Amino acid sequence: MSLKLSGWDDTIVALATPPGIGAIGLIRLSGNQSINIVNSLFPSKNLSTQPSHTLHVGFFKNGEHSLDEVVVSLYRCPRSYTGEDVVEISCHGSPFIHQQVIEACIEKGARLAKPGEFTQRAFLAGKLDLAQAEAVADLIASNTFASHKTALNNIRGGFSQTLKILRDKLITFSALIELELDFSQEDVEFADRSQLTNLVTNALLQTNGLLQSFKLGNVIKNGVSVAIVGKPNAGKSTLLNALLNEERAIVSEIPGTTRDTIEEVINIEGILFRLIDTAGIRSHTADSIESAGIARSKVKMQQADVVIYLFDVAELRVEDLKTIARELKDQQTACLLVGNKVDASDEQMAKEKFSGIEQVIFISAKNNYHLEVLKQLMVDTVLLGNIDAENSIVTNARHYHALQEVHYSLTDVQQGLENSISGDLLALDIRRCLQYLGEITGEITNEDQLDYIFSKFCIGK
Ligand SMILES: Nc1nc2c(ncn2[C@@H]2O[C@H](COP(=O)(O)OP(=O)(O)OP(=O)(O)O)[C@@H](O)[C@H]2O)c(=O)[nH]1
Ligand SMILES: [Mg+2]
Repeated sequence: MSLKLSGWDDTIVALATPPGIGAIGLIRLSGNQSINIVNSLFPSKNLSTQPSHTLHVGFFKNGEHSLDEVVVSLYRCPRSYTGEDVVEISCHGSPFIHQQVIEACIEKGARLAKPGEFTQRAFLAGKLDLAQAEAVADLIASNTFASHKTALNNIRGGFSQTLKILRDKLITFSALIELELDFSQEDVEFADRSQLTNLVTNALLQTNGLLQSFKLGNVIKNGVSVAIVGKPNAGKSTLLNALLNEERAIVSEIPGTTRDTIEEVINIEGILFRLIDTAGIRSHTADSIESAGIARSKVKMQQADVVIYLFDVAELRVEDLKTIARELKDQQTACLLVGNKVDASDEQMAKEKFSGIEQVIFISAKNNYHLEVLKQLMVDTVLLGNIDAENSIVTNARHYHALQEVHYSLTDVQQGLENSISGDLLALDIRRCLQYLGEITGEITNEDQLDYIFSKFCIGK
């Protein structure tokens, strides 16, 4: 890797465990002076003669002053997370001790690490590609099975592998085409155009799949927003409480109880849902607070990934539901039509009443009836499109935008092939495509971009 970053030769130090009181605190150093620095503070043993991957117990001393009894782990270059000499000091979990240990290391020549600098060094040493390094941040932030699984899959290189194969094939083609250009006088074709057409067609399918997975990837990472909307008194707040299993929102028989939106998260089958209870929508109200609430409901409804339209089965007219279903469909938001309060009337009758409308489910929010059906439907709606979490899923906006560019340039290559354009023009489009593929995995990148990406990590990682 030819990239040279400022401060790259420094030895860095940071607390790797969360700040605060705990059983153990881990302080990590990386860089060519890390063993020397710790050695000068650890008189019990001469660390400079110890082999890699060994543990050493002893007192950490700053001058005559013993700070703590610690365990030191040694990882010698290149067999470490960063590829450099790495020393980890496990001390007792007191913020005072951590501070003193870090300050002592700084006095001996280390400097405090920037956010993500350890992982950045691992990337620069070729231990991880950029997409994998970014997945480390996602893994740390993961809070559901699904987000954990995709992050882990990406750290293992699932996504990068797919792109790497594509990139290697394109590089071969671009090399052949460039070779043709050297022989332009002789009118030869080294790069088989039909093979290239096949490759580009497959590549387009692959990038399309990856681009589509972004929606799911985003959902897995950030949660699905679900707006519960409907007329006043439909039972929206009751449903929110029932799904959360707690009395979060005020419920009353007075229409217009909920004035503002209420948001809470729940985890169903490893997917995070952000439930939004809204003010009931009615066409006329003299109350200015209520109408502000209604306006807010409409905005939430437009922003949501999924809309649950909840209605009282005894109250709503079939025609009205038809109109609503049509309007929601036009908005192209996933919408679930949910008839409530079947306990108060007859479920069978409700089913018959609304039989002309597709995919209505019937529940009783008050009695927790059919809530499992609704939850399953929410999960299915997210997983629609059968994107399997085992497959590569794009969760990162930077990757998504680069992939879009890959897709555009592949389309240009495809069109160029159809129109039998000259090799030099074709080579240009292929190079553009390679440029964007390389940006994702970090083969092609610049210092500013790297600093930006890694600055979003926490310090010590
Ligand atoms: N019988 C029956 N009553 C219900 C059910 N769900 C809600 N209710 C009642 O309907 C009334 C209104 O419930 P809420 O949850 O406050 O309705 P809302 O849609 O949030 O109403 P607004 O906030 O005013 O828009 C309350 O008296 C609830 O007890 C149900 O499944 N069955
Ligand atoms: Mg309410």
